[in-house]
Amino acid sequence: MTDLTRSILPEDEVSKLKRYLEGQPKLIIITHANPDGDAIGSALGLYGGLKDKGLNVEVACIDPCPEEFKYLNHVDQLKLDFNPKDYQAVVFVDCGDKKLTRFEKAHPEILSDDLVKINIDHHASNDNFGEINFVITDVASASMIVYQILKALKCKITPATANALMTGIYTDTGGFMHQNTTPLTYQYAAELIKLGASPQHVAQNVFHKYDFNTLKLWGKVLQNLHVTADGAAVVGVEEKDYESLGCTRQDLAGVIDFINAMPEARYSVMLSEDGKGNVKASLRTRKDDVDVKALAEQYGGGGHVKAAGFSIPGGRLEKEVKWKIVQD
Ligand SMILES: [Mn+2]
Repeated sequence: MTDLTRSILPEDEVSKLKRYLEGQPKLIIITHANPDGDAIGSALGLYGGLKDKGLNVEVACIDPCPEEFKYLNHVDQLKLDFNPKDYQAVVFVDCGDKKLTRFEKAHPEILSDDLVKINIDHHASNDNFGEINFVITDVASASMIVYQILKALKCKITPATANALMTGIYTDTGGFMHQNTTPLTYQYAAELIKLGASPQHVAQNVFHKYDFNTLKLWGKVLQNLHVTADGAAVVGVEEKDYESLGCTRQDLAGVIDFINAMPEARYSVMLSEDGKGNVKASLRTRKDDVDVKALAEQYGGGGHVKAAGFSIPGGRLEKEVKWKIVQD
């Protein structure tokens, strides 16, 4: 039986990091564009932990924090831009590729040798681009690695920091329901609860909060659900569907997982007009013998075996008996 309380971090990288931090470098933590719960949670969790230890640290993301994560502490500290000259090191969190932060377009120096790159990630695509790397691909979220790093550095983990890390674990595991949920995930979640994280608070903010018009939109979308001859559960969403309710396409997040709950469906598809003249498709499956990634790739998309997507440029939706994509 593996010891779940043991550190998962490579020891030499921990020593390197400790030695490096002794020089009191000024750090900027950055995460990927279009941040999800793990991006925000791992960035703010690390920020909180290092800040409380008295380190000189700031945090940035090129896109603003999504509404559902604004309950986290230090959200107001999240910068949308920064001057690399002000820092000695860049800490990348939850970035499967060094270009995912999109900051390198305006600030190519963040990828140069002038700055030390500290790379904290859990994606298999990560090529260890940092001078110091914590790339651990068998954990469910970057927040789990950040948690271990804070422990290794003997940082105080306050309830606010614990909540940020819990948010990362919670969202990247789909509320402890995805395949990546392991005994270690629960072990860390348990430790974070002991430190003051509130799973109830996280769950209520992240997943179970929908306003009136969003629920109306979902109702409208689910109303047009149909199942094709090959067992695909399909919905189509036109731009006017969400616009007429004062909603955006973002308010459709989660609809696909809802449809995918149907046991009789082989896989599920949500087609939606993006308001910029394109049709986006999200695909999910719960079946072991269905690979939606392969399906998405046929249309120039990609993703994971169980969750994938593609985009049809210049497309719109037309509703006859079934939904179909029309390209002009
Ligand atoms: Mn992640």
